[in-house]
Amino acid sequence: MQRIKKRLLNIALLFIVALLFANCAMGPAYQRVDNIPAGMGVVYIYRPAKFVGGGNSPELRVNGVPKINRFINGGYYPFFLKPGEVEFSIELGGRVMPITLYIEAGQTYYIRHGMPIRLTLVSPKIGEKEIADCRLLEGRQPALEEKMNKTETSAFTPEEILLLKRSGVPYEKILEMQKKGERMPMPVSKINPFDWNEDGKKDIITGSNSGKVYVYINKGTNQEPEFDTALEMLEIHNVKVEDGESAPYIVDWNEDGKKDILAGSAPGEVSIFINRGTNLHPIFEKELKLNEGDLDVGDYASPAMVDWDGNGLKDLVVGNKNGKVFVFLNIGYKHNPLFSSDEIKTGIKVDGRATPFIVDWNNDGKFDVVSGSSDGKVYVFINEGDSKTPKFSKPQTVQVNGKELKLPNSTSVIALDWDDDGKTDLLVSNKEKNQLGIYLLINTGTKEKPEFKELKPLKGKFRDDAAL
Ligand SMILES: [Ca+2]
Ligand SMILES: [Ca+2]
Ligand SMILES: [Ca+2]
Ligand SMILES: [Ca+2]
Repeated sequence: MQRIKKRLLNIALLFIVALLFANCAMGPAYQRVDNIPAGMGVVYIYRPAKFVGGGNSPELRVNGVPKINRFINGGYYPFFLKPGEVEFSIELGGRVMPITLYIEAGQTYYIRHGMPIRLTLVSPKIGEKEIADCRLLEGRQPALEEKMNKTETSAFTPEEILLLKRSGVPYEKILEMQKKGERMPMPVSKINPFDWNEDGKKDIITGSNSGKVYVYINKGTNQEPEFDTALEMLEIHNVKVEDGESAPYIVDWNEDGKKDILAGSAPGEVSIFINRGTNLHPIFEKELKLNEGDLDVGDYASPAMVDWDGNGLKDLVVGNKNGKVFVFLNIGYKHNPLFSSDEIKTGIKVDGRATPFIVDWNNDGKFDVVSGSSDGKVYVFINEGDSKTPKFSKPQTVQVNGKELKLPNSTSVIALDWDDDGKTDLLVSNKEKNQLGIYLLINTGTKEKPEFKELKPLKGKFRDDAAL
């Protein structure tokens, strides 16, 4: 009797051990690929060994093509890919969970397959640490990537040609590149953040209390602007900040040459709407909260972007309700930014509701910060540091005709060269009775020392729930 019991126990143990191993990767231990094939990037996808939801082994696809049958615990797989957009997805119970990356040649990326069940791009620091315990998974068709990349034609798509042209590449050169079979180079990041419909005339983009984003197309000229009724980005592009108080900032967030919408929100988080269409016909992905909502400045986030520490990666600058401005460094990748959730205190502070905007105010080659404020003024902070460690002067306020600009309500500000004379002008918004007032201040001073003589109200019916 005792013996039978013991035997049964042994069988049970064996069974458990077998079950355990069935869900663990058994291939060679992780080894970093040292030689990334020329002109390609490498993406490591891994699932930590201690993955809690380990019972599931979803299929992994790259651009919709199944690449790994069963993604199991402690497994990893490296993919070599050509520059451009690539979608990775896992499928579980009919639900597809995708993530899109913009691959750059020579770059290494880490995607974690973790809890809750999804794919997450992680910083190189975290990725290198977590993948160290993983083992190589069996790919569905080894070397398929290589074959795919070899047979692929190098003809440019019409959109790529458009991007090349817009980047200033002459048409003859594009043809020559096509003939030589050259690949599409990364477009020079050059969007027109102030010209929504790309007709050469400046447009106005505002946020609102409700979280909606409005675009007012300029139907006049840059000299005599006149604005059409609001285009609602919610209806056209499904763009709306769910938590309200959208403070939009048009930027090429992932540096793919296409404009994206970065936006603040009432609870102090920052969202991104990534453009997968073109600049003229954008198609925005759904709202994505940066760091899954972990990136938080308190209330009323108002974001902008600049390479704060001069390392080649654009960082995030965010103002808040208390008038403070924080910086979150990009610890990810150029085309796939990831931000530290720990903020850097900049020392920049206005009366309240800081709306920072980045511009080189005094044309000395270093970026400066301008900001609106709850006291109705506009502040300028001159960068007196160096390219790696910005340091700011005591604030100056914008003057009009030698008098301090002070509007009745909270201001938002955009600094831009409105009339294309090479000098920085200002757009300032202020909530007024039943309407949003937007004012243009044309620089009558110099590039080094902007001066303003007139506060010119822009013609248009700007909705009263909005701000720049
Ligand atoms: Ca326009
Ligand atoms: Ca973009
Ligand atoms: Ca940086
Ligand atoms: Ca400067």
